Amino acid sequence: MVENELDPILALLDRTTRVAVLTGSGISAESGIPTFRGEHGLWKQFRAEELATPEAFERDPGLVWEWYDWRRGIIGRAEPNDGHRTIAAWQDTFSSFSLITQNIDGLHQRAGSRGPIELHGNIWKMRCLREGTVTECRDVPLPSLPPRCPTCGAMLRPHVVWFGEALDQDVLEGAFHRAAACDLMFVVGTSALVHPAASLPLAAAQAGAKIVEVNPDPTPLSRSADFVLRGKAGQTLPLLQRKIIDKWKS
Ligand code: BV8
Repeated sequence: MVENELDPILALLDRTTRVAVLTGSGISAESGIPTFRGEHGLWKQFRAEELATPEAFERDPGLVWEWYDWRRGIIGRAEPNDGHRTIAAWQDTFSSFSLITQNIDGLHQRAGSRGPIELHGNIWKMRCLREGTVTECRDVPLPSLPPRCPTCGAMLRPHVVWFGEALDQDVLEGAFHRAAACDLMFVVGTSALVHPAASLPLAAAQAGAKIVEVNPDPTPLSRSADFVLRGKAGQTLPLLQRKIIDKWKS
């Protein structure tokens, strides 16, 4: 990606006050967290879509918990990167700013982002299968698998949205509302294949927003994006931020 590709986006940002960002696992790749479809996306011989389902949990909750415990280990040792940090800085840069993420790793919050919309839940939260209560637990590794509810002893499940499960209605409505209320949406590090998240940029575009995709590789969204920055989020976003600041100083 060459720097002058940022110029039209800088011009756009000059007349934009309402910005939204949608992220996927690509933004955490430079923090050492495997993406879903990247070369390290596999765990043992399983595809994520095979393990992140209610059926897989029904069949073998121990195996699914082993997978989440493995991911919690990686995420617990990871640090946010400059991509996360730039997005955190933007919440105080634009008068209206929304961060919507598909990631369950919590790295946006660790980078300083306040209240991102977590479409698919959070890996540090667990839910009681009997009472439905949600608790937060950051033990790595988990002392026992499967973990049990501290109050009733029933099994806990990760408080995440699995394939075939509906997203929380309030969370989903909040995300589509923010998408329809922005002038510019950055779509960062997602293959734009998983729905309904992948429909958010389309909803934003239908409401008149410009779409900027940040991804080293093409995605189904690339052809409908207004601008495409073919680069890594941890390099491209800080570069854009530096140019924004330089422009404001000049
Ligand atoms: C539902 C939590 C219905 C768990 C996740 C319409 C069409 C087709 C299919 C469907 C449809 N509607 C629904 C479906 C089914 C399904 C779906 O979309 N399937 C896909 C596979 C086709 N959707 C669902 O099941 C959803 N639920 O529809 O319910 C319903 C309604 C009512 C009642 C009952 C049911 C639920 C979807 C959520 C599933 N949970 N995660 C967990 O994490 O364990 S999804 C999970 O996978 C992630 O959260 C994320 O959303 C997705 C992975 O996508 P990405 O994050 O984009 O990652 P990926 O690896 O694919 O790509 C990484 C990208 O980053 C690449 O493009 C790469 O180039 C780029 N990259 C790499 N390095 C960098 C980078 N970019 C920038 N910088 C870098 N350095």
